[in-house]
Parts: sequence; structure tokens; C-alpha cells
Amino acid sequence: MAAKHLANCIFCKIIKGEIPSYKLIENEFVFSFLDIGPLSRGHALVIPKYHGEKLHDVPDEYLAAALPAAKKIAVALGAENYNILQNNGRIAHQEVDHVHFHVIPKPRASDDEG
Ligand code: IU
Repeated sequence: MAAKHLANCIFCKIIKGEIPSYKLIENEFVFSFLDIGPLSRGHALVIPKYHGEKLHDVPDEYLAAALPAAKKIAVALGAENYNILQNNGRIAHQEVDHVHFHVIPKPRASDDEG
């Protein structure tokens, strides 16, 4: 299915380069960048290049590309402990209405958080 963007969606604007981001990965299906409000060093987002508010709004081929991208980021960061998180709906703490997968490294307590 062809990529779909929404004109007033901030993540669609990031995909199109209309808003700058620290890009990590881009391919036909997904775009990944560092979270602007990181919970830990390296906190990244992987977003489908198909605008869907929630997981069930996005075609499978876009979702299927998200976890390999998240894995690649975790490997590149050398993260041994990390969370993959994806929120759907306000009650579930979704703030941005464009599906996104968080990659959140969890440093050991002894690590310098810088
Ligand atoms: P949530 O799962 O919808 O709660 O997460 C939204 C995330 O998007 C949150 O971690 C923000 O810091 C992040 N973010 C961003 O990286 N860049 C932006 O321009 C905006 C939000 I708005």
C-alpha cells in the first residue's frame, strides 16, 4: 500500500523533512529518529511512513518493518537492556496520534546518564 501522510501531523512532517529530526534509519516503510524528550540516552522512535493513529490503522507491511528497525537501533546502540513500547489512545499514554514504537535503552544504575 502506498505511503500516506496527513498534512497537519507532526510526525508526517518529520518524515517529509518539513520539521528537522536526528534521523537514524529510513527505508520504504519506516522512519526513525531520536526522541526529542528522551527518557534515556539513545531513546528513539520508529514510525511507519503511513499515517495511522493507532496500531490497527496501519497496514501490515509498515508494521512488519518497524521491529527490524527497532532491533537495528538497539544493536547499534549496544543496548543490552531496553524497552520497546507502543501506546494506543490517551488512556494508554499516547500523546502523538501517529503510530510510533519507542526504543528506550535502560542503562545500568552505575552507568553515567550524561
Ligand atoms: P507517546 O507514546 O505518544 O506518549 O510518545 C510521544 C513521544 O514523541 C514522546 O516521547 C515525545 O518526546 C516524542 N516527540 C518527539 O520526539 N518529537 C516531537 O516533535 C513530539 C514528540 I510533539
